[in-house]
Amino acid sequence: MKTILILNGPNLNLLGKRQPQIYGHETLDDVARLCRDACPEGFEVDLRQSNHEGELIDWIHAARETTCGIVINAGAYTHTSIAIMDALNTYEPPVIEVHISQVHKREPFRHLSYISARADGVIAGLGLDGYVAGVRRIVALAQAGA
Ligand code: CA2
Repeated sequence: MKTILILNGPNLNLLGKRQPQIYGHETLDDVARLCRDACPEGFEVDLRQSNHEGELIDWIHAARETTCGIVINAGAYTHTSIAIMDALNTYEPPVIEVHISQVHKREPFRHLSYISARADGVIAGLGLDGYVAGVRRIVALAQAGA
């Protein structure tokens, strides 16, 4: 079984519970279900969320041996965390960066992403469909032997 890690950063535990005008009404459980449904036979998803930068980094390190790709919405750490970028640079399989909102239409401080400096693909503004697109891309790359 090939595992795709779906990593979510700070405050995304509140998805569907706060600011629905920006982030919608669906929750992280809905993200997990949509991503599971997008997996063909032989693939599974492991969805995690943390409000702590170090915990996200530990999960990226552990994923080196156990996963075939990472879909990451690092939340606000996207715009600040060289440490998460460095951790992703130690991870060889594909990394797809996802943002639920269209960050480039928002405040200028959301336009810079340290994750983009490592990501193999970047998706913003597609809502939860962005996670599904990320999973599909990693499946396609894994099936192609990437
Ligand atoms: O659009 C995205 O997915 C973001 O990564 C979400 C981050 C934000 O800092 C990025 O600029 C863009 C914020 C996550 C805040 O999470 C909440 C989710 C739902 C309700 C309240 C907060």
